[in-house]
Parts: sequence; structure tokens; C-alpha cells
Amino acid sequence: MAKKTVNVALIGTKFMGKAHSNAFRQVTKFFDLPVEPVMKVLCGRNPVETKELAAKYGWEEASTDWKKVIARNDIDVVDISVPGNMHHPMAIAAAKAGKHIICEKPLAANVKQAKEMLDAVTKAGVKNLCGFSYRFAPAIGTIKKMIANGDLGHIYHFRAAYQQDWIVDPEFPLNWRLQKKVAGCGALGDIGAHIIDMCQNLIGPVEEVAASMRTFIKKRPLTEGSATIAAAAGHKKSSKMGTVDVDDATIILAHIKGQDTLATFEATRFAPGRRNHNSIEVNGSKGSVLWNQEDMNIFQYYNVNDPGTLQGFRRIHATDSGHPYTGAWWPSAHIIGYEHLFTHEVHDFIAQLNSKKVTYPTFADGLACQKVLEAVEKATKSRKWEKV
Ligand code: SOE
Repeated sequence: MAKKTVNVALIGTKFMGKAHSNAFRQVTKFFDLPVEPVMKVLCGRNPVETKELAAKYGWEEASTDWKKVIARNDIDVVDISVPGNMHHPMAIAAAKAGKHIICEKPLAANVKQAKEMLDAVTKAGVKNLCGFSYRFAPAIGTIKKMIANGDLGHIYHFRAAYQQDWIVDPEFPLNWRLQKKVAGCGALGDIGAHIIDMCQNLIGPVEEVAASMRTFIKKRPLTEGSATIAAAAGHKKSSKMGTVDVDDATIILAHIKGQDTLATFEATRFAPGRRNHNSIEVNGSKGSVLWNQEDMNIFQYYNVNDPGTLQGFRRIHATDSGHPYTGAWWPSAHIIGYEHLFTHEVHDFIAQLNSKKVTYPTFADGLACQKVLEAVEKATKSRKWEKV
């Protein structure tokens, strides 16, 4: 008997559009899903490029009109993988049209928008996922279980640093990620959002914050194209300069609700040599764990109960740790990579389309993160601790 299918429309053709396209293409090849996602239509701004990319990535059709795509009766799932300023209008329209929604992080440009988005999906009764992709790394799944089991005991510290270096060069052009009106935020929302979600997912809700935000390079050359992270050098720069109105780096101190835990977060695009160093360290009364995305398949575990002569950090292969995703790929220690996170994300979303309770990050988690982002901005201005 033929499997039931759901038709997917993906809006966005760049970095995340590519990652999500790959996920939809791979997921049915490696996992058994109760319903099969059909790659129906890819939507982008440039008609020629979108058509080419739709064919390349495996989408049946291409479109440049997101409103029409969302309104189509034959579309079941809308995936929003575009810059932050478009998340709100697209998600509201998709919810009103009764579509299930995947939306990239940060969920919105502010708390008000995020609340409206959550209200819209709740009212429509549609499934919703916010793209905190690092939750889907096998090591993170295992660490979450260890913390929940009490293997680390009482958690004293959650320490996270998400460091990148792609805009260290002052000549790097003012691309969309450096403009508040398009991105909605800077390093804090783009990469800080990942580690704030990581903390709220692994440890507990952030209750209050103190913070400092900086924009080190305040003027940058305007770009004639859309400069991407990977291709800074090859871009046509104009001689005109524009203002960077988002943060280059943010540092946060935080308290966790109902727990005697101190958390720190650092989100920066000014750490030369750190290309995508998303790292966490958790210290508890019974042990510690360390993880970093650049060595994604490994995590380190220190157990205070190991015999004294053998104490030290163990290097653990997360592909060996019995995680539900790893068996679908390769034998133990045949490593997986960044793109697999999105495949796992899409897997969970499609597999749980008919479930009452879901295990993936939702718009409620997106809103919870957005509230922390807003409190951080407030704390930076007030120079005081601010409640989330
Ligand atoms: C750019 O800073 C970026 O692509 C983020 O937007 C992603 O969320 C992160 O996974 C990698 O870095």
C-alpha cells in the first residue's frame, strides 16, 4: 500500500534553504517515517536562481510568491528559512492557512511578534518547530539524558560560548545579518539564541540576566550583492559605508529559575580562529560534561566517583552512546556532521505530525528564548539585573 504523503513548501534558498532542502531529501532515504514528505515547491526571490536551485535540490516546482505558495490547498507543511524580519508575516499567514510550520531561529524580531506567532499556531492547532538545530546532535541528546538521570548531580554551572570569526575583517561588507531591520538581531540573536536554548533545554529556564553588548566595528562597506558568511572576500563592495546596528558580541550572566545554578553565555563573531565554536560545559556535584560543535560527535565526561588514580575526562563517541538517530546512519564512530542535525530535525517534525506531545523545540521554546534575548538587551541598557 502506498504511504500517506505530506506536501512541503520551503521558503528560502540560501544557507538554511540548502540545509533544509538536504534534510528533506535525505530523511526518507535513511529513516522510516509513517508519512512521507514530498518536496513540492521551493520559494525564493530570484526567479532564475530559484528555478535552478529547485531542480538541483530536488523540489518539484519553483515559485517567487510566498503568499501564493502558503495559500495553496495542496501544501501541508511550510518551512520558513529566510532572514528574521520575514518570520512573523510568513508564520502568521501559514498558521491562518492551517499549515504545519518549521521556522528558523531566532523565532522573531521581538517578544511581541513571537507571542503573536505562538498564539496563531495554537489557535490554528498546527504543529510548529523552531529551528534550534543543535538540540539534534547525538551528544546533546545523551547529555540531556545524563542530566535528567541525575548523573551529574546538582548542577552548579552552565557555561556556554558560541564563538565565530567571520566578520573580524572591518572590510567585511554590511550583509543582512548585520542589519537590525532584516536580521532583527546580531550575535546575540543569531548564535546566542542557540546557547540560551541549549541551557533552557538541558538545565532549566533562565530567570534573570545581567549583560553587556558591544558593536566593535560600527561602519562597514555596503555590498552590492548579498554577502554570505562563507564568501566574504569575493564580494563587490561599494565605496559607501553603512552603519552596523546590531551587536558584534554579547556576554551574559544568568540565574536559573528554582535552581542554585550560575550560568554564563558568550556570543561573539570576533574570536579569530573560532569558526563555529559552539561550546558548552556543565559542572555538577557528581561530574562534568564538555561539548563543542566543531568536534560534534565527541563529548567529554568527568565522573567524580572514578577511582582517584584514574580520574580525568573521558572522551566519549556520541555515536556509541545508543542515541536514537545514530543507528539510522553508519556503524559506530563513522561520524555524522552539521547537515545531519537538520535531517534529525525534519525527521522528528514529520514523525510526530500526528502526536499529541512532541519532543522537538516548538514556538513556545522560541518565545521563551526571545524573552531572554529581550531581557539581555534591557539589562545591557539598564546596567542592572533584569527579570526574564
Ligand atoms: C551564522 O552565524 C550561523 O549560520 C547561524 O545563523 C546558525 O544558526 C548557526 O548554526 C551557524 O552560524
